[in-house]
Amino acid sequence: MSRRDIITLPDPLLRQVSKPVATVDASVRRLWDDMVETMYAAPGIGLAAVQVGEPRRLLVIDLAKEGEDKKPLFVANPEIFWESEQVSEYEEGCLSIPDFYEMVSRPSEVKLRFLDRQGAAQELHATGLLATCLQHEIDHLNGILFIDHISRLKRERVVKKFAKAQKLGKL
Ligand code: GNR
Ligand code: NI
Repeated sequence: MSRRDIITLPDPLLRQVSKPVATVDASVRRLWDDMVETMYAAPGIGLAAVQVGEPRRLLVIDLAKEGEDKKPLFVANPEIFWESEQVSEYEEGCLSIPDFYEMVSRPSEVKLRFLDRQGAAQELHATGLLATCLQHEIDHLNGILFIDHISRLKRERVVKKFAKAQKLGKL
């Protein structure tokens, strides 16, 4: 397993739509392993493959708290087929937009289909932080960032800040 660099705003790869994986093979499992190592090191609770420069429809999530046993969830080709009418708000952050946090409203619960680590089809009814995190990661697979769900003023402000930081060579 090796740790990968995480791309950040304004890298245009973050706006690319990721491609489905044809099969869950050794290369997919190797990438997932690199992703969990990268996520734990960051630290973060979720990571999409595109954030390590691989635009494939793969993500990992681990909501285990510090001191608890790690329990990574490996997801390939997720499809949300139901979302609740009810929404909930969480303060979100993103490893690709470091040190910026804002409240985001999303459906409180979602149901999805995906392929697991063995390539088997799974269904999952997610609630709470898991539902929020899955929607955040699936957005990444579609080139969408959490700042797309906040006010235009706040979004333009943070986009400008990162554009300027890049121009100045990240200071
Ligand atoms: O580590 C992360 N925390 C987080 C908090 C609230 C909602 C979503 C997230 S995901 C984020 C890691 C990340 O950027 N995943 O793409
Ligand atoms: Ni993110």
